[in-house]
Amino acid sequence: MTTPALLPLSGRRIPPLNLGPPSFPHHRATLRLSEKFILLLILSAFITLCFGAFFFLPDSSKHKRFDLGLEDVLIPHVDAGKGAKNPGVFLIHGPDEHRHREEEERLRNKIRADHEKALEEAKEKLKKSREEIRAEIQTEKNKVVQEMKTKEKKPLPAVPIPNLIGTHGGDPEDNDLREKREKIKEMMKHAWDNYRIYGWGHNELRPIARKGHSTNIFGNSQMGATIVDALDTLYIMGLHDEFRDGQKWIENNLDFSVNSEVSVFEVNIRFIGGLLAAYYLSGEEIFKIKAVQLAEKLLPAFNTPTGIPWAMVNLKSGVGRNWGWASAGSSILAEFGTLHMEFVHLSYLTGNPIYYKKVMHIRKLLQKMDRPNGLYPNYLNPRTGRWGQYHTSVGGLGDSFYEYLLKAWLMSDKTDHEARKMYDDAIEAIEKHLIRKSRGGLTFIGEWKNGHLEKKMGHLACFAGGMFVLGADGSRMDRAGHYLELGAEIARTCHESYDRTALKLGPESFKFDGAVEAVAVRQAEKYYILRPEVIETYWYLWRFTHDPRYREWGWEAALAIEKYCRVTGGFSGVKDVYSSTPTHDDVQQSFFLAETLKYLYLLFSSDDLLPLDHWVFNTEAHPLPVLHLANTTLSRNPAVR
Ligand code: DMJ
Repeated sequence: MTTPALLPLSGRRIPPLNLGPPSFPHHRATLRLSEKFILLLILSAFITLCFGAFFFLPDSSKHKRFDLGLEDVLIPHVDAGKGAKNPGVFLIHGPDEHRHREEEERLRNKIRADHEKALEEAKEKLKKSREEIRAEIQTEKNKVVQEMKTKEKKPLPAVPIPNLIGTHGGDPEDNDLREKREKIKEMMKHAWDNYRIYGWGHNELRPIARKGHSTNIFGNSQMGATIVDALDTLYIMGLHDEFRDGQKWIENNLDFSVNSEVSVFEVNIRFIGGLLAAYYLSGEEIFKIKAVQLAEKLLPAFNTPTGIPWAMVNLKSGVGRNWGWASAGSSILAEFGTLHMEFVHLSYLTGNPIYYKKVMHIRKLLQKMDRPNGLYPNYLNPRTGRWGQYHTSVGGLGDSFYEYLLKAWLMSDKTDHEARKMYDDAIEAIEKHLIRKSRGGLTFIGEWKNGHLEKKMGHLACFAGGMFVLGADGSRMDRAGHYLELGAEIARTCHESYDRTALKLGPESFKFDGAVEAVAVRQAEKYYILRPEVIETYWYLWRFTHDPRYREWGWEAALAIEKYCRVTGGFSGVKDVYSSTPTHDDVQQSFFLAETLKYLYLLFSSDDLLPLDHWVFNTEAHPLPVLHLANTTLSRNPAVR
């Protein structure tokens, strides 16, 4: 038994008493309880005696101080709060030895009385039955849990909430659209309900095995990634009972003090992004509080020689490291470059500039670096501050870094000109070195590897169609028309990558090589894991052009998902989109609920639902409001108290 077992007497903390399950033999539990309380008694008596002895037995070192000739007696030190409360702390001051003796006597009596009282209380306790003691301990525990909850619920400082327009509605104009939108909502219900039944609290769902699932990005934790990722989609679809269920789980179970090594990027975009969006949409304080708690746990990842964060961090120990597969121990551009939106919101909501400073530091560092051909390589070593392998892509490893430059500008109400300039410079270099037209006239974005253009485009890179149209307004030399066109060309290419398969679902990546156009060649690239990027691009194109083809293409994709990915226990990815008899991978990704279904729902809604001049979607499709921060800086935001 350790000292914490003493704590019930003080009523301050939960003792780690394990009473054992009810099936334990009766005598064993009784014996353990008695043992604990007897030890408790002995220890409390012992501590009390030591306490008295320490302060009141003659102390030669104290008496030596009399020899200083300044004073010849001890009086309580009264000028420090701590000394005043602690009668054991004395300083040499006055000549009144008699007064000192009286004080000493008074304290001795008090200690004696306290000691006797403690013994009496302990005796009383031992007279109680096992059940009564158990009930008392349970009451203590409940009290502490309640205290912790109250502490957690303590509101953060109030800040003006940005303009929250279009959080509901979006009812489309005609019946056909209404039916399509309802169908997407039904798909969401199917995905959610099955996760609710078979995977609740796990990060993701195995819809065929009908059990929980997780991957290394979430460490070994059960953090309910699907719940957090899905909340805002549930909310905008009007699935309020489901939303409340998720909220309850978060309130009671979402705990970040776990010994688990998670991906900083994934946790940021899915959890912090998801919680912040849920907060803004619903106004429920708990989401903001959880987002801030989690953000604090991510901060140690920035403790590197350069301030470029590690890819992974252990939420408990704060120890960070990088992926073993990353070039030369590097951090990844799309990971450390995709924190800005969430971190700016965190600083805005808490009044704490630390988050803002961390991401601005990354930006400043990147600005200073040489860029081969104006391109940002995907790898940067956080120890040396040097680029790793010269590999640039707008797909995996690079993608959302570019997206967040543009969105930092949009989210700042178009006042963050530095971000806009970095975005413009970057996409100019990308257009020059990475974007090409195939022989068949399809525009694609290749990958730059050590001075060579690989004519391969990833499904992930298809998001760029939406990014180009989103950034068209405000582009340099008023090239808005050009970027609208470029976005439309990318959308068309990505649609082709879907259309040229047996399932009408796109492969993970596709080639442009001689006669091969927009088709995956290697078996390992033929899978579809319920990814959103192509549908995301259709939706942006729809919002900016209202060309009906984007709704048609979106509907084609929705039908294909329904036909080939839906199983009784949810939705699953498929291993080969070129095979008409698909094999399932048995994973329902959390981004399917966060992004794929949300973008489909928005595609069949009217534009007044989450209008783009008020909301900016993070890379996991979590909408965050535009912050009107003109005439203010986040490190000294006057709006914050
Ligand atoms: C999502 O988690 C995010 O969109 C991220 O930026 C990259 N892709 C996945 C879904 O494909």
